[in-house]
Amino acid sequence: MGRLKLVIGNKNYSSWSMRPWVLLREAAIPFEEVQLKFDAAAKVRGVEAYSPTRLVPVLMIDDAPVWDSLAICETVAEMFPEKSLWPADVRARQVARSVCAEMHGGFGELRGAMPMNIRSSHPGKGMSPAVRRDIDRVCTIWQSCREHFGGGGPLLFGRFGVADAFFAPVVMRFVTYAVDLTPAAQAYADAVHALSAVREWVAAARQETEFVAADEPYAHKT
Ligand SMILES: N[C@@H](CCC(=O)N[C@@H](CS)C(=O)NCC(=O)O)C(=O)O
Repeated sequence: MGRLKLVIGNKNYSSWSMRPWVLLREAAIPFEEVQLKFDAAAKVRGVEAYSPTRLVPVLMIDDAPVWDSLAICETVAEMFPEKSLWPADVRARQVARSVCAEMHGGFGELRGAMPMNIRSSHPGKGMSPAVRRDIDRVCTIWQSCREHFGGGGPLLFGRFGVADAFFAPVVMRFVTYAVDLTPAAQAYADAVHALSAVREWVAAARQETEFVAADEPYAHKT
């Protein structure tokens, strides 16, 4: 088994970095963390030493990079089958992969208008009909997974897995922008917020002081 080194960006802002970090930490998989910081334009200083895409996150396995949060989470799940990071049931696993892929490639309105900014509070900012449609789709995914596959615990497929790591940054956005959720969606968001890895990430994000202008469309406007 290779040594794992996860290269991430600022914990306050880097939603893509949060996914594999939360996955590894919540699954109690040991890894070394390398944090690189964004400049004002949200470019990552020093990332070229690790990532062929110059983006974070990137997982170094010994010295070999795996880039992109989805590929990293798939690789981690494959390396540690005993952690059951995908559901055991075939249909549940198909749906888990589908919702991760949907989250990975979609929700552009939500991402653009409500960037992750854990230490800030911007209630009501960023909302529009298109953003509301994205939020409603997220709520439908959460409710449907919980109803059909969530019997074994409070998370999307019962116990913690890749899908929860994928939606953790969305939960953070809903907190920052004080988004109204259905009771079922709020209960799931609360369960994600209560994960020890999420609490650890949030505590570290709140300590960060860098201001990344490109990720702060609502600064000075509250
Ligand atoms: N699809 C990629 C997206 C990675 C990404 O866009 N990362 C951002 C930070 S959250 C980044 O590295 N930005 C630096 C830049 O655009 O130069 C993934 O899932 O890992």
